[in-house]
Parts: sequence; structure tokens; C-alpha cells
Amino acid sequence: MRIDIISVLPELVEPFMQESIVGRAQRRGLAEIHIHNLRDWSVRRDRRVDDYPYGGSAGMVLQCEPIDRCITELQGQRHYDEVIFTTPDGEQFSQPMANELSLKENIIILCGHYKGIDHRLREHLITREVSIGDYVLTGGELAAAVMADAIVRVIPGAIGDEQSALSDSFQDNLLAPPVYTRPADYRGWRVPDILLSGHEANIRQWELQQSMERTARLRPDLLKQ
Ligand code: 6GU
Repeated sequence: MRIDIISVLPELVEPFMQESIVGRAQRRGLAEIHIHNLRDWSVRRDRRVDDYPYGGSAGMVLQCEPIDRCITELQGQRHYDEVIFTTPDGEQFSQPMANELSLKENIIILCGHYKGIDHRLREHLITREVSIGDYVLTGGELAAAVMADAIVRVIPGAIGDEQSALSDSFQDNLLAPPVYTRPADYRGWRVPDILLSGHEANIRQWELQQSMERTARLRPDLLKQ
């Protein structure tokens, strides 16, 4: 799949996309992430892309023209399944949304900034508005990076062990069970005997019990869904 990220701070997003699972998925040809500097579509000599809000409130607003020019140019090159705008008043990002978006061919993520973007863009160009949680970030760049990471890692082949994305917390509305590695005894802190028993079926059952117990205790809201 291809993800195009539009931002006024592309240098904030770029290094992140070269690292870790997202970077590796790109090198493996599973995902392509293109980051665009919105200022490249500014029609002003000073390359500015914002202006004062009508009505006299504080802050700056991203203008229609550069965003429309950028998105229209991209849409002239290929079809986009979604044009996503990152904003704290959007629909809450979630694992099911990451799974769904990972099946798309091409998506655009427009990073919000300042006070927001001219509302006409939201009415006419944006197909989906997404928030990553109930707190306010300075800009949508971190939100776009969070979303790109969550989307790309569920693409089959992005993670070495294909099973592991499916066994993540939240994939089945259950928190993941605890994990351990060698040594079996560290300073007297023992790995649970069951994991050393070699009884595959019993181990899977224990892990499920642990998942359910941890979910009931830490995230009872997930069990109600
Ligand atoms: Cl998507 N953007 C901003 N600016 N703040 C947020 C957010 C997005 N999601 C949570 N907080």
C-alpha cells in the first residue's frame, strides 16, 4: 500500500518512517510512504500556507488553496481510497481502523496544524477525520506517525513472525499475556512453571486465562465490547 503524508513539518515525520518495522516494510516493498511539504504548494512568495481566522479569534488557520492544490495533484496521479485529516475532534483511531486501513491501496494523511484547516476542506476534500486520543497535540505529525506505524505493521509480512501481529493486545479485544525469556530463574524471580512444561495445549490455555484476567482487571471496558 501507499501512504502520502502532507505536513508543514515533514522533517518531523521523515526519520521515523525509515526506522523499525515501517522502514523495513518499505525496504521489503510492502509499503511506500511519501512525505510532502505543504509549503511546496503555497502560492505565496513567502511560502506561507496559513492566515488569520475570519471572525477574529486567536491562532492561525491552514488555507484552502495549498491543501487543495496538493491533494488534487496527488489525486491526478492515482486513486486514493481515503483522504484522512488528523484532528483531536475526529473519530478515535483504533486497532480495527488500523486493520481496515491496511487493506487500502492508497491513502492520504493530511496533518492538522495551528488552529486547524479551513472548514471547507473538511466538507469537500476530507473523507475521514481521525484523532489518536483525548488530548491535544501541537500538530498532526505525531498522530500521522502513530497511524502509519499501526497500519503498516499489520500488513502481512511486515512483521517477521506473521502470527505476532495477530496476537497483539487489542486484536481480539484482549490484552496480550505476559511474556518471558531466558534465564528461567533471575535473582530468584521464576518464570511460571507452565511455560517450561512443554505442554503446548496447556500453555495456550494458560495464556488465554492470563489475557482474560489482565483484561478484566486492567481494561474491563474491552470485555463489554
Ligand atoms: Cl490527530 N491531532 C492533534 N493535533 N492532536 C491530537 C490528535 C490529532 N489526536 C489526539 N490529539
